[in-house]
Amino acid sequence: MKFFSLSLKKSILLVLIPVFLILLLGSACSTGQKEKTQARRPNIVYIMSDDHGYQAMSCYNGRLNKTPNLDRIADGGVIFTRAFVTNSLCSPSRATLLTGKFSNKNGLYINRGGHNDFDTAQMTFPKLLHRAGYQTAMIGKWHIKSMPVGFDYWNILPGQGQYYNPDFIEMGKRKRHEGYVTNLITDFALQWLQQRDTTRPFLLMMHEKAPHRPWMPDTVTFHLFEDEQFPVPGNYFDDYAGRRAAREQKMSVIKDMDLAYDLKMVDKEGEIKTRYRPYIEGMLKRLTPQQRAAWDREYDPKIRAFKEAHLQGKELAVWKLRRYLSDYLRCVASVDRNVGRLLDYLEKEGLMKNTIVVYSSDQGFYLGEHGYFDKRFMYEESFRTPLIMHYPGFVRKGKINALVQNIDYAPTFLDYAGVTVPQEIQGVSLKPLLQHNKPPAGWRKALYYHYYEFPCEHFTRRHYGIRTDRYKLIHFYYDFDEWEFFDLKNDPHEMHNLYHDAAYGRVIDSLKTSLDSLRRMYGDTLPDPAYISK
Ligand code: SGN
Ligand code: CA
Repeated sequence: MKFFSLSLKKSILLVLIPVFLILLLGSACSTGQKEKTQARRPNIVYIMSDDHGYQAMSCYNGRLNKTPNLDRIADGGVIFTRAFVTNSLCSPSRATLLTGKFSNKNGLYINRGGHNDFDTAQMTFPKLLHRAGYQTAMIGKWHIKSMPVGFDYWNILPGQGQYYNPDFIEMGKRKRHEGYVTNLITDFALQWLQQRDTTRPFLLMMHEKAPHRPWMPDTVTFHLFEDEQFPVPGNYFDDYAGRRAAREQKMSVIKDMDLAYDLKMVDKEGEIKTRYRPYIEGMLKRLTPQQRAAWDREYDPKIRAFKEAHLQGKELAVWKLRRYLSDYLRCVASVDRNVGRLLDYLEKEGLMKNTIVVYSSDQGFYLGEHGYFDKRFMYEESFRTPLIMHYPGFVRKGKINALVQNIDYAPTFLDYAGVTVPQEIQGVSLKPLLQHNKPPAGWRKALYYHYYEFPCEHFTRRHYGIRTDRYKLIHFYYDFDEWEFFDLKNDPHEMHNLYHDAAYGRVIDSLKTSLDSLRRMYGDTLPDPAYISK
């Protein structure tokens, strides 16, 4: 009996031990599997601001302002020093982000009323992530005529949206919310994150309205940049010699900025009469009495001082620039603070490790360079865009100088999520750049660009062009035909059009050949000029 029970125990043990080992191994494997799966299927938080130039981020240079929360992303991850867009305008950039394609392939070329429609039947990366089991949300500025598709949840601003007490369209239902737009967008993003299914990965697209024109700051930022003597860009008084399109625009801080609308000189006496004054008056009507009182406390003394000073010439020009910059940078400060709120949440919830956090803008912006505000041109300040990414353990730290473009975002997200990148996507995944110190062999040596919206508010001529590591060649076409060529190494601020300089003849010829091949590769042809007046 004793023997029997001993041998029974032994045999039970003999059976149980391997079973236990298998279970143990199995559970280890499944934990490993789970970790692997989790690592392969990270959450994605894509934050895009509107018109945020890299010059206004301390991780890029720190000349103008401090952005401690954006720097948290950059410091813990990568900062792209040469990230560019395909068509420096809002709606087209958004369509490119969604599809990974140029305007000529996704069909969205311009912003202007009614033309910023998007064929929602086409492939977009949020749709593909959604199909792959991701929870998807789009919150903030959308600026595409058709409503979002491919999202479990969306809550967007109609059109450009308002800074104060804005309306939002939540899953088709329009409602006004009290508060400042940048804070509200973050509130909605956090609310969505809190209610999500924690067993599945998510994609959150948080799209800011700020710092878009007319740069209406939150009252809590009014103490910032008071009387700040911002440095004036070396080419603020550009004479545009040799650059006709650059000269004939309507985006000059000195000539085109509206004293009332852009620079907030809405005097109670009504003496400052400007073309855009009724628009800012309309926007100010949205403010609550409390917000309005704070607004007046801030701007009334500035208006008084301005009226008494009778500034002229250069003094007036510099005053305009500084007035513009202080409101623009206050709007950026709100974005930065709110990105901080989102990062704090991700940290508190232990999500930072398994979340790709990206901060970018729909394009760059001029902060007085060439005397401009706005964007559209293929010159560096608006062609380039900020791009920083954080994904500890999977993304290296430091700078990436390779040429990248907003067609690359969609394939990058799909790649990290383990979803096959469709052939039709024109960009390439940034994963190899993000993981290794050197760009892989064969990485692109040139970028293509095409801007279409003309005639337009800022009178920027239609143009397309090519940028390599060192050179840029631009062709302005449509109502006139003019080429510009810059040697960025010797002329980083693009002041000298050397298109007619014989010394560069061979370089220009070879750039033209490359430009032709890029146009063929991306399937672009000059659009029918009738398109705009359609
Ligand atoms: C508005 C602005 C323009 C700006 C476009 C496009 N004018 O029309 O200054 O270029 O948006 O901006 S405003 O009087 O309405 O402020 S984009 O970011 O949406 O492309
Ligand atoms: Ca924009």
